Amino acid sequence: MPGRKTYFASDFHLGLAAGTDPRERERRVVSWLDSASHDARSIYLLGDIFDFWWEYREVVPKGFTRFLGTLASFSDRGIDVHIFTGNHDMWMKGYLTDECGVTIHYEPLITEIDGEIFYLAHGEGLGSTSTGARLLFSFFHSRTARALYSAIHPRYGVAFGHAWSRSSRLAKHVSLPFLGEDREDLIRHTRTMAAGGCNARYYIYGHRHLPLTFDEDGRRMIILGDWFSCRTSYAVYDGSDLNLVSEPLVP
Ligand SMILES: [Mn+2]
Repeated sequence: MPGRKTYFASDFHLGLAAGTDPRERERRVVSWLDSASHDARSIYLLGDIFDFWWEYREVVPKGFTRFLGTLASFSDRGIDVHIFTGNHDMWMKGYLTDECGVTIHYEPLITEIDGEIFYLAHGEGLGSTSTGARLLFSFFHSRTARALYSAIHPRYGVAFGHAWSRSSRLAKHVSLPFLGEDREDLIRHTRTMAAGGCNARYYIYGHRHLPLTFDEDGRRMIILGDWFSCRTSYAVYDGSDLNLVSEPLVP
């Protein structure tokens, strides 16, 4: 019997062989999901769940069996699971829906949960003033890029993906401390959405790897932390309050 709460997390970066041990990280994620399942109605995973994911027509990356089994058991028990693609795992097709019953979102989503409007997104490229970054993200999303990459044998394509992911994880943007409210892309994006008429009260993002709650004009914006520098980092909505719960890995 599903509970009443809605949980949000992102940036598990499962499989990333840097920072914490990837198996230990997967166990932490699964144990968090198990405890959330006692009172969860829905779980929203806002991108970069896998450090690298690519679906070929007949092949998917190996690993993640405990995590995928947990998601499958959730949908069997009537708990809704939503996964947003992130910039590390944007190339999802139907596998996770067919095997685990999850709903995949490729774009930001505005949705109502318990009478409140939520704006949910991974966050890459949003609010960015860098044309280069936006061009790069749109190239990665393009059919051409996908077709070219799919033509590479998985043995090389997946190995290259893992190598790329390890190097890009250290990209400057996600490891910077808080830049100030006028220089944070996701705060800028939230303000732009609100000024454009978006009526969401809650905005939740991943991507930035910086757990943060930012309140302004009756709106609450939350950036979820990642799970290789945090022990746990998630937000929970109980039908009246939305709060971020984030514990550093080393207190
Ligand atoms: Mn990430």
